[in-house]
Amino acid sequence: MRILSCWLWLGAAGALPAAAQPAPAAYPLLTNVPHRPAQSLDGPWRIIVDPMENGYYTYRRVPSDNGFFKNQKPRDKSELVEYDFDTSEQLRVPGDWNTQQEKLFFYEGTVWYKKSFTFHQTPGKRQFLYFGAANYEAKVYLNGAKLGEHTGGFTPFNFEVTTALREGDNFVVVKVDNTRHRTDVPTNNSDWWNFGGLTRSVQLVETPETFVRDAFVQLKKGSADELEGWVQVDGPARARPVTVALPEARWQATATPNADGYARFAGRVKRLDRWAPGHPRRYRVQVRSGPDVYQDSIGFRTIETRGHDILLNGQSIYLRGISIHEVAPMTGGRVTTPEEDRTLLRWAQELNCNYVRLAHYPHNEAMVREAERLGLLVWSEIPVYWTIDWENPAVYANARQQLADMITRDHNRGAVVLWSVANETPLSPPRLKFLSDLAAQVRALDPTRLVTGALEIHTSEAGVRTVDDPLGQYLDVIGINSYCGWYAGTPESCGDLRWQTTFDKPVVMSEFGGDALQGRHGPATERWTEEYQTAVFENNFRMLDQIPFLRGCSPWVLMDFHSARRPLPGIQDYYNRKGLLSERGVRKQAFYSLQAYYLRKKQQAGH
Ligand code: GCB
Repeated sequence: MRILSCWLWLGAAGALPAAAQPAPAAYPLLTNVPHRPAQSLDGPWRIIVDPMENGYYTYRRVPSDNGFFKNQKPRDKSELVEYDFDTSEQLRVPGDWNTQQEKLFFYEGTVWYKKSFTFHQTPGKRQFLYFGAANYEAKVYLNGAKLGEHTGGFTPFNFEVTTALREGDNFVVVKVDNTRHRTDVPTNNSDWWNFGGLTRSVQLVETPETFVRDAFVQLKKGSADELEGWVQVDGPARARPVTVALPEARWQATATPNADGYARFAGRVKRLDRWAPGHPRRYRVQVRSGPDVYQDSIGFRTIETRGHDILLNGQSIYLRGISIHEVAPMTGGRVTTPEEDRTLLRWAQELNCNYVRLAHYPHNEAMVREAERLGLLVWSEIPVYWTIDWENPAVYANARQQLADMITRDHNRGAVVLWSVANETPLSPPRLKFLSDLAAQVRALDPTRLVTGALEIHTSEAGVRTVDDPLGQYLDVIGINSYCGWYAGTPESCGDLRWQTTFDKPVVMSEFGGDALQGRHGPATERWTEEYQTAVFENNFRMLDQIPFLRGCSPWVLMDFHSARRPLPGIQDYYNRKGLLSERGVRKQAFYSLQAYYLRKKQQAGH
């Protein structure tokens, strides 16, 4: 059976064809998915690589603006005969296509995915087709009918499929397209690989008819013992009372949702043991609506700023961090297993880190959960990177959606303390409007955490660097990326730089570093050697130690990672080499240099 034509054919024969009805929007995001019953659709999927997109457009009929006719059902069975899923190749899901097949390494365009599965309906249950992420644009079809579309490569989305599923055999088809555009978020230009595909797990999540779709259970800002939050119930009985409980703390609150199923709650908990790095205490949390129980494991802590200080549970903390890309050691592709997340985070812990910057996009959910379990603070970011199309309302809507989905997915993770709205964005009034609106959006969605962004230095005179980006007034913590000794000056010159700020706010050096090919040795003055990279680090430490308002750093970067902007033969070979470890996990000298520096910092701080 030729399934690709089949989705169109089934449309023609039974359910309405895709073109005849508008694609329904994705359903509001289900949260806490790892703790819900689900049927996994991971594993091998059939795929068709479709660079001309002829599975989607046809050129035979009345041409539209671009000469193609979109979403048109085939006229007869002879159309699309070349598209045969039954004999096609397979790719693993979750996973990027680039590192699974050599011929797809540089591929950017459309790949069709198809999975057949058996499903048995349980009366009284609802089903949601949940995608952890698909880079970058996904069009989703179930049994020949279009469910909807999603844009953005790093955030989850789901569709309710309770009535679209059939008893017995079903199939899902997804058109995934990672073509880059100037108006995307990120844009067509970034310093990481454009890994395409169904990069995170796909699941059929089951819920009761009425269920707790989302809950926000956090310590009230500034309070050591008052829990405050809300519950969102979905379904016909959504107005029945809900309870929120921490059985281990013998605490419970009750609330009655409004007609939309939304309820707020608050209450003081006696003797709450707060989460912190080195003490990653998590509590079992249960939210009940009738027979449905939403269960999660949550660490509770407070996070605030006072002047130049970052206060964790009321105490000033220095963030000993490292920036991380979500790439798997050894394969160099997207992370696909919790073990890979763990490997990256354990390396961070070996460096004596208490914090990780998960750059430059929302990492997979297991990564954030693992950080909470291990006791690492998290900076989480959306891919508003470099030169975004600031004046385009659709671009803003896209960025805002990615931000909302990142926060919705992880708003109960005690580990997350910083939401970042952007990385290295050139100054302009439209950019300031765009990013300050995003910062306001963060505060509206989550008043408990801090807002940050990775900024740059724009004023540098006579060896003095001034933190004065006007975006700073909208942030709680100011991140600065600064590459002294690599993109500017020699390593030795860094120790002489002086820093000042126009803000009474904490500053974190969100990036610094330099490239080294692991195993390449030479004098400390020779670029690309491990010695040079170590000199960059050591001299930056001298600089950092003299910045009075600095409250942490997250050098660039834990591990070498693929980047199409880095072709230098024999050295980069399409890798950014600023890793402290090679892409195969071999440590460079600078790893030990940072480890020793953080050990000193840890001993000074006493925690
Ligand atoms: C930066 C970017 C990061 C790059 C890095 C570099 O400032 O934020 O994405 O990979 O510099 O290596 O140039």
